[in-house]
Amino acid sequence: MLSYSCPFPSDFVWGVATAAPQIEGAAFEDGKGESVWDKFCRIPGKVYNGETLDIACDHYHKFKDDFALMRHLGVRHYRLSIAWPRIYPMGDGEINQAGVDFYHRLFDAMAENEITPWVTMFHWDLPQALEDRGGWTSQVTVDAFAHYADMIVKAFGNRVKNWITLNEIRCFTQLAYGVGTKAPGRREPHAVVNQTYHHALLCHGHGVRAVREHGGPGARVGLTDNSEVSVPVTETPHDIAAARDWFADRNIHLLGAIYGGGYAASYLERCGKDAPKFSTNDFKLISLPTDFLGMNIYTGYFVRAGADGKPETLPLPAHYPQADSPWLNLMPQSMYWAPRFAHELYKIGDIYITENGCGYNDEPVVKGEVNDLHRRDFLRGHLREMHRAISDGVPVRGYFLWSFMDNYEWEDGYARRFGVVHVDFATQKRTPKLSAHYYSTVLGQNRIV
Ligand code: GBH
Repeated sequence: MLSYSCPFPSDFVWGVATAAPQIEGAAFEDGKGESVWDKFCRIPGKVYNGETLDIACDHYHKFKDDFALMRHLGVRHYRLSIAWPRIYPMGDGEINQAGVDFYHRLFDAMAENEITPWVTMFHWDLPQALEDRGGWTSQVTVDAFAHYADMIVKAFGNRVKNWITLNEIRCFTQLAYGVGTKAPGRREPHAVVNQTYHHALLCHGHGVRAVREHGGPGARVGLTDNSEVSVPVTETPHDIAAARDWFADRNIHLLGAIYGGGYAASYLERCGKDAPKFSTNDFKLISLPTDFLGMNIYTGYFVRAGADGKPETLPLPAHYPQADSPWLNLMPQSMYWAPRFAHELYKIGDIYITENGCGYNDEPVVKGEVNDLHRRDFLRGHLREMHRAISDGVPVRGYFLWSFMDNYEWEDGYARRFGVVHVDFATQKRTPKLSAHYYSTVLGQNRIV
């Protein structure tokens, strides 16, 4: 008799992920301060359809129902973020007790539902008051983050044992201060952007420090990075070596700096006069040992060894398959090569896929169902590649699907849906899609089905 099962390690962590600004709503309730996104979304032309984060999924009021649904689907691990402007409306200074109380209620409700929290300290919602003082271009934000990290680890450390310092540094620095597509939407020269990167690295270090100082027994901490991912065109030694070099180079200023104990000479040389200002002391903080690396993996680049053996990035042909998010080229092998290269290059012991998922303009609910077979297929293909990585000895310890429910997809507003649970934004009704039932079966059986 033929059998096919593909089981995962018995302690493998299966979860779902969200972020506060994308789901909570209650953007101006109970003393929450304005975030850069609350302001940015009101500038005409910045966000699809001018959509705001004001209500989002109204998770602020519906979190009990949402946790009940998670539990119903068998989800035992949940990655969420804390909204900095809910805790410190002005970024630093006075604490907003109502915001602190909200997260106590949230963690209580999670405990009641036997759901383990994985908490991101910062998922892009910088308090606007800090932006007004320079935002990520300024040391002011680093000092404020250090206090904020201390505060939340002290307040919630008895309940929260898994901490993620920052989500996707590239997005709130390069895209927010260089390209200008994310809040606050600035277009600054390279030198300024490089400095925002450096400030973000310092904040990561402070996050690690805060967990070490106040996290209590069993606390663990890591960064979530959206590494640029290379996929070798053929799995032959030449192409693999070229793709590994490519990965090291494209991530040299983030993972390379954190795990390498400083900026590589080649990086500083390339920056030239635009290099960030730093002291070597900074890296005592930045390179504090972490417990794991979180990787958000969505897509990648095909790379091969050129005639000289050097990496060569291949442009994608016009008909290469993609999700409705135009940047999301479907490349399941990124789930194999990203953790593998990170492990090989930086000797990382524990890797968690802290996000993976796909954005589509899904069809509405019909007779209680959303048959998102495209998403089911995406998941299955990506999980197969992750399983292959584990089988080859890559230490991937867990997987968090992005996202639990449809939510505010930043500049793409509410049209672009990433959830396995459908949200009707007019009624706030939740409907698990076919992919939610599929994923529920996967995690229930701890194998690909
Ligand atoms: C993640 O970012 C975020 O953590 C999460 O909040 C978000 O909802 C989710 O993924 C889905 O997007 O237009 O060419 O400049 C994903 C990584 C990197 C995807 C930047 C969009 C813009 C590419 N993002 N990218 S481009």
